[in-house]
Amino acid sequence: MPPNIVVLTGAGISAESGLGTFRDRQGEGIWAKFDPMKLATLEAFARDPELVLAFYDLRRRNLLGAEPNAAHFALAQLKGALAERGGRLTLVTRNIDDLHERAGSKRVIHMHGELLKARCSACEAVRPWRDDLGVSDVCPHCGRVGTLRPQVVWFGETPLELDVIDWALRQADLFVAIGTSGAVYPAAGFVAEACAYGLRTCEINLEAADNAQLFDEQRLGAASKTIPNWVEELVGP
Ligand code: BJW
Repeated sequence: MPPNIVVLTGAGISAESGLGTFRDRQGEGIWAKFDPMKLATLEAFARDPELVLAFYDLRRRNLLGAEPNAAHFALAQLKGALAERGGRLTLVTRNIDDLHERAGSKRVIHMHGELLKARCSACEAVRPWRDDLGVSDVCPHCGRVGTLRPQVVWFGETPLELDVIDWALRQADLFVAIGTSGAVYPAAGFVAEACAYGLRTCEINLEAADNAQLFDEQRLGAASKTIPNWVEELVGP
């Protein structure tokens, strides 16, 4: 029986594409330089929208200059290869970048939203957005001024598509977490959910995550090497 796999990716998979991680043991992640409570909460946005929008403008510009790496391409290949064999890959990411899509993955579950989209706080319309976002921009849907925000999930907000992720975990045989520190919930709790549903679990990471002891298997190394190797083991070259 071909496997049914749920993969969760975090900032580590995009690190070699030049997008920073949030936390690392060397203290060089984004949240070591910037206070998340001043940049990634609804309260911070209400207090100082220019500051929050400038932070996301900078990250959007970085993203537009970045390219997917071998790990993103390998997961896109895995998705296709499993589908051909009657298996399934559900690809869930906590990342707000679009590097999985640019590597060829379709139907990626972005549980923390997408940087290249904006949402209107008034009418809730979500639109593609590649430019800087300003406090006087007009919502293309309802025409209101100053209501647009990045379509990302901040601390204290509810992540997206949790019901779809739970359904996928209940159907799967294997849960794999790639390049994520296990520090932020509810995603950090997926491995415990997977164990409760009887799945095998595997962590693929540069350094062991905070919740590493919950995984059946661990592979340590840079994603651009470990992921293509793992995919080749599963479906061949
Ligand atoms: C490599 C590599 C290479 C490096 N190859 N690997 C107390 C106070 C307030 C809140 C809470 C609290 N206690 C709990 C909470 C809840 C809170 C939370 O978990 N806080 C913790 C900090 C304690 N969570 C929330 O608020 C969430 N919402 C919520 O809980 O709603 C309630 C609810 C729950 C369930 C059902 C219904 C309702 C929302 C969380 C939103 C997180 N938002 C961010 C920002 C998104 C937008 C943006 O990007 O700006 O999401 S924070 C940031 O962290 C981002 C990430 O998705 C998230 C996780 O980071 P990730 O991906 O794990 O990255 P890192 O940097 O932590 O780790 C990188 C890893 O890569 C490391 O392991 C490296 O080893 C590895 N690596 N190079 C392979 N080359």
